[in-house]
Amino acid sequence: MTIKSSSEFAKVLLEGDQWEALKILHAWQECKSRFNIYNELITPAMYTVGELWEKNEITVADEHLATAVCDFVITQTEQQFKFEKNNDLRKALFPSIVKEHHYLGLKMVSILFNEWNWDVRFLQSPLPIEHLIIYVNKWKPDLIGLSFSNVTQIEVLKQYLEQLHSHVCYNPEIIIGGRLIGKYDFTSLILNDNMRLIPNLYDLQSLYKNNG
Ligand code: B12
Repeated sequence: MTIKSSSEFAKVLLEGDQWEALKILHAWQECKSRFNIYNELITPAMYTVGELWEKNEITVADEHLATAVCDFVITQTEQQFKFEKNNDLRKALFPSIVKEHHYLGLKMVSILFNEWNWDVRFLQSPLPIEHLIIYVNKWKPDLIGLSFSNVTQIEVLKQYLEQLHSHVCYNPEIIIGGRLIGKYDFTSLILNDNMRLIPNLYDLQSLYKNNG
């Protein structure tokens, strides 16, 4: 099967055709890495969906359908890793912040960390900051990854970073990524040397792929 483009993939997502979407994924998996599939197929397809929504060419219901199929496909990329739990693995936590319903990017990032041999926990549903602090102080991840897609969420993100900075009893690494991070200057969000903005998956890969 010839590999289909991300815009053809977007069309299949919008048709809600999860089996065709899976076929496309399998064809890509013949020749591309998980990392490339995320960067070259899935992300641009969802950005295409966003552009169509912005131009009023699709409805919110269409967007929900595309999201559901896309989520299904991403889950299929999470094939069994040869993962033996042991206490030496570094731990990474990926919580969603409140009112941030865009979690597909964070989900892909969490799967990459899994591939890179980290002990990973991805919390898809938005987690209020007070519960996050309790969880972090208990599980003590080495790294916490937050995602930021919607500009109206900036104050919420700020609060999360401030609370993590002042109420966590040790010094985890905190990374912030998402659609807007590579586009604008958010350095004012950074409160200590352990916080870092990651503009794209290439930077993420070069920092963490061989550092599990
Ligand atoms: C699907 C979608 C939705 C879905 C959410 C699906 C889900 N469960 O994730 C639904 C329908 C729920 C939704 C709702 C809304 N959405 Co919406 N949505 C989108 C859409 C089309 C795709 C999002 C997506 O999955 N992209 C693909 C992923 C893979 O890309 P990504 O998130 O950027 O992630 C990549 C990188 O940024 C990075 N990354 C992401 N997170 C992290 C974290 C770390 C630590 C690191 C290192 C990297 C990293 O890795 C990923 C890999 O490439 C976008 C369009 C777009 N351009 O993204 C709009 C978009 C983000 N939404 C938008 C808006 C306005 C909304 C709503 C307010 C209204 C609406 N109905 O659309 C609500 C807000 C809900 C809320 N409170 O959060 C706007 C945001 C504009 C802005 N103001 O900033 C966009 C850009 C659409 C647009 N063109 O206007 N949305």
